[in-house]
Amino acid sequence: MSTMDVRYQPETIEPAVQRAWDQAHAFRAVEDPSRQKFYCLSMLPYPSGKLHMGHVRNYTIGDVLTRYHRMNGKSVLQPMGWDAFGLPAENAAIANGVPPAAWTYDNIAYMKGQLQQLGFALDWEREVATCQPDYYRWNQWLFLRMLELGIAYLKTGTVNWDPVDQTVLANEQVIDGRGWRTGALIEKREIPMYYLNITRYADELLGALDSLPGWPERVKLMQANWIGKSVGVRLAFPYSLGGKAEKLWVFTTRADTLMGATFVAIAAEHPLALELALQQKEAKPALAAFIEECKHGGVTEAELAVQEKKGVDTGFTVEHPLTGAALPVWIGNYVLMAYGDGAVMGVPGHDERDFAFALKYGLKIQQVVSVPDGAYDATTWRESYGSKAERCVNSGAYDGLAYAPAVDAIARDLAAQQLGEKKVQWRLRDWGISRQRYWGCPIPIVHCKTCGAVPVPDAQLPVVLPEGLAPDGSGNPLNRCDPFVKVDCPKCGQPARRETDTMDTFVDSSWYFLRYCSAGAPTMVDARAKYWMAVDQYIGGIEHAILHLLYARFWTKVMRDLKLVTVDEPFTNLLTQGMVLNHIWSRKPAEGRVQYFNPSEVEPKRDAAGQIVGGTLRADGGPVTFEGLGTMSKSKNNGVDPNELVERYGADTVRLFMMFASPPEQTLEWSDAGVEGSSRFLKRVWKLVHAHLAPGAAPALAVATLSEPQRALRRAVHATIAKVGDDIGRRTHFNTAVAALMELVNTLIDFDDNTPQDRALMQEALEHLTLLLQPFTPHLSQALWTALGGRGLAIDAAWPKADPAALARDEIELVVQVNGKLRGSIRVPVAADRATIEAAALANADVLRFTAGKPPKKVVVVPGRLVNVVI
Ligand code: ANZ
Ligand code: ZN
Repeated sequence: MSTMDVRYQPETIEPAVQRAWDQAHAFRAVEDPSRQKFYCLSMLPYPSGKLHMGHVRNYTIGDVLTRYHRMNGKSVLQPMGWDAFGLPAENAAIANGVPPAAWTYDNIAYMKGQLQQLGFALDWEREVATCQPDYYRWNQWLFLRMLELGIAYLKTGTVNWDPVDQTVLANEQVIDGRGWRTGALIEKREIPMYYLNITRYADELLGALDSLPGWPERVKLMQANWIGKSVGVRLAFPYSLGGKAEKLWVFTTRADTLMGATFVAIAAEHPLALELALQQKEAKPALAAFIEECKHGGVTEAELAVQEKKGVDTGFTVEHPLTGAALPVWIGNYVLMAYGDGAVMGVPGHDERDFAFALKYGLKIQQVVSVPDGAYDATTWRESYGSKAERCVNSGAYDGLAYAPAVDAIARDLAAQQLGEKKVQWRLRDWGISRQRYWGCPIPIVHCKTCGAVPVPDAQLPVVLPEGLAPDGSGNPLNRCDPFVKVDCPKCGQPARRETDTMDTFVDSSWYFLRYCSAGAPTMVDARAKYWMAVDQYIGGIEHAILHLLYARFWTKVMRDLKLVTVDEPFTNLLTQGMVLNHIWSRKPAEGRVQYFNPSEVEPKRDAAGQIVGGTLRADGGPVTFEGLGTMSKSKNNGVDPNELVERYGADTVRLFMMFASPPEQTLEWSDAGVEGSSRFLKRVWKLVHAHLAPGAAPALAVATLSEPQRALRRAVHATIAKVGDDIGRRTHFNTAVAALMELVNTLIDFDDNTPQDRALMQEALEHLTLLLQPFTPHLSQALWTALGGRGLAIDAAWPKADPAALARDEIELVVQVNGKLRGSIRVPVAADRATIEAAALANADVLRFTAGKPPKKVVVVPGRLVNVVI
């Protein structure tokens, strides 16, 4: 044995093992109908430049599962690809003039190298980059099918308009109402956009959550809230304007409070608001001014929830549908045009927002539902005022009714006058997919003066995005790219204009997992998708719990309805991994912005209990402030570069640390000491195996003749096999599996292997250990497997099976009590009968000290647990 082998050298082992995998095409997935399949999918990365620790954690989890199921005989698919369209590539282009395509492809090449360095068992033959025409042509193709079905349609939508750059901005480019580059006040503009009718599937998307037991409850709840099914009443307030009888509709979930409506509030974009403002341009300029002001405010529900409630009185009134009373109409900034009817009945007595609004503007507050303690006070809001659990009061004929009967009675009375009916309202909106951006999938439409919006014929797909353009911040460069824009109308042949909007990048990630199954197919998907779908395990960040997962579920259902796939749901099991955290260190200079320092540049100071109390910057010895733990991020400069770690310790150490540090769903706190510990562990394993191998080959194991200490060791090995398999396969708790492996290694190190059978036993133990390590530290596992005499690739070996005979114990330990007090313990054969157990207990030295030989009154035996001697 050369000394070289005795030192653990990941820098030589890892590339060599990776080459062996490549040569054997070890991770090529095959559709083998004779085997059970396992489709293990990790969310595809955005090619931002380099991997971060979140990626490493995500993909290591996937890799552990992939290797485990593979060794358990399943046919496994673990693919990888790139979510390659999107804004950061355009921003990079603006910053340094490189076209987004070049930037993206460079990043992909670099990050692919990083993934390969980490030794993930990926089938690279199925790689997908969503910016490639042979992928996105199918976005376009399916969009055309959706147009045919009426699932895709054109409608005006609101966008953020930067008046200086003359361009539309994405929501994330609007900061405090201003353009990110220009600082100009952003305006809302209405432009035609394509929408996908996801609301058509709202019912199924909500109901089917119950068919997903493999999803975290939290994610299902977030989806359900997002879809937001509200059962209520749509009702109308009659009015007349310009001599015409009209109705102002509102949606309410609290029709039981109708008798407490004291005003009506409408959204600034509501047609009635616009009409009234126009009519009273001279008399009431405040209306138009307020509507203008609202244009710069937030549009999302979250923004509306936090902004100060403001409004103006239009001076106009509508009729209460049941009492006929005149109610003032206000324009309110807390009313969303996009929800329900863009108008609410104001019930300040029982709705918190209306209450705040009424207090501010001195509107009438009327109690119409009882409160638990009987005391209603119209000057301060209390939670109980919003309760549905009480009964109607001050409500005439409805007094005394509980919530449900009150809603029924009021809905009936409204229906009799055609002023209302029960209605289910969804929060979910149709999905607007048009983006006024360059780096995305072109929407396959041509605009013709004569024929209107004409779909590009299938035969002309893909509509290829020109790759050489570099945006400069002044809008979509496609608009100025004549070779792209100028086309003949597919219908009449006249000169026409190609659509320059591109698709939301969520389209790209809505079906990439289907393309992996059907890599290279001349159709969108082929029969292979039937074999692989649904995804058995999906792994990714919780930040995608709502939109990405919902869109992917929707897209899959559309493809199912088009008979392209057979599954109803794409992802059977979902694991959302926790964030990777690290310390945050900062310094606030006298002037200017806070500076953040990477934890590697700081020397922390700790108190006696080990808590960090401060630190100094190594570079200048000056103090820095400890801000606690936070998600690793560029903005806080607290990331750890995976590359540096791999170079220093090897990929196996990084992988092992990530799996050992915490359960996958919880946050992971970065720890240099933890990485060191993982590295030391692998060195010990390496040393242990080579020390065992040094004297030469071990003889065959003769299980039948083992001594008790030998059996105990074998029991430990097989108990570990059982535990590690259960932890990975059933519990997906990898940290406890690693802990069990570490414990086993300690046991093996402590074992003196003196006899040939000891060595035979060690050989078996180390072979098993090596295979159990394969999911976590596959390179080390492979090198040791070969050293131990294993043939071929360890990943092709069968996962160790716990031998029931090894697990079985001959003897068990029973606790012995005297008069219910613990006095000692006895060892008896597992199969011992009552009489034998009694005799052993009474003969036990500890028991004899208390019984002094007196015959007991009674002996109670609880099988497998204890014996109680009563004297
Ligand atoms: C009167 C009322 C009284 C309400 C009360 C609530 C409590 P969910 O559950 O989310 O569906 N609403 C309706 N349309 C709105 C819009 N466009 N913008 C802002 N708010 C709107 O919420 C339904 C409730 O939200 C409705 O019921 C309405 O206020 C408000 F004690 O009507 B409610
Ligand atoms: Zn035409």
